Amino acid sequence: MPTNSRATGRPGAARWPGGGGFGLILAPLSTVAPGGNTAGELEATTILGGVVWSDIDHDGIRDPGEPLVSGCTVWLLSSTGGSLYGTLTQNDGHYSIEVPGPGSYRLEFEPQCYGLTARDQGGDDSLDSDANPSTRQTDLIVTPFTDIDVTRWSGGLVGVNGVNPPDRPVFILGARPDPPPVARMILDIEDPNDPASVTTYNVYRSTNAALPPDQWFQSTYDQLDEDQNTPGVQISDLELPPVGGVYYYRAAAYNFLCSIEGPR
Ligand SMILES: [Ca+2]
Ligand SMILES: [Ca+2]
Ligand SMILES: [Ca+2]
Ligand SMILES: [Ca+2]
Repeated sequence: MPTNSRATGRPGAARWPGGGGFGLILAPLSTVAPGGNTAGELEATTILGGVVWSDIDHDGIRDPGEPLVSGCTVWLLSSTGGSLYGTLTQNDGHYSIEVPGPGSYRLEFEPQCYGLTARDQGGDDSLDSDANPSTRQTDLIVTPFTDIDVTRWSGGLVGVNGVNPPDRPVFILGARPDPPPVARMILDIEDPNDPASVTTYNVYRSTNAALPPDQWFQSTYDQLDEDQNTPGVQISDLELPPVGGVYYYRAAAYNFLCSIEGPR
């Protein structure tokens, strides 16, 4: 592994138990694929949807590497502004919401503690944000009733009051088992994010380093630095993986105030 591996990035590898010690390869930046499929089939109902993401560079466009945001509420509003019902974005940042019948509707994004970025930037409606930052609502959407329209209606989030979500990958410096009786795998982390943007960390594990990052098993959720009185970050895989395997780890900074995870 070249000495600049931290910059180029590879998944973190830990061999357990012992034998070769604990190797380290670092996690690459994830990329964000334009979301969802555009289905052309005829449907009796219309489904509206899109993506909620963190617009780190505030340009109004969903760029590769900008984190997708789960747990953001999206409301379907009637043409007069009444809330009909809401849904939440999933782990891949996508949501979809079924329109109940002919008419005109709006969508409203309700992120926990962030504002919305400028709308209709750039020329690609699958990569822009579509809500007015002041009202958090889209323009009136007149349903076509023959479409599944699940890629265009998106919301880009930006920090407010100087708070931003984590925007940089963290690095696994080493992995080591708890001394016997072993109960967990301890990961030492270097986190280049602004500390004000990070509350906790998530840990992911896989036996297959080539698996796409969103398919890795999440072994630890929303965990505080375990050694807050010392520099650096220590977090754990709280489940002991089965003995005899080779395991790869990724970790990501997280901001639980807004349910936004940084790149992993
Ligand atoms: Ca952007
Ligand atoms: Ca647009
Ligand atoms: Ca759009
Ligand atoms: Ca610490």
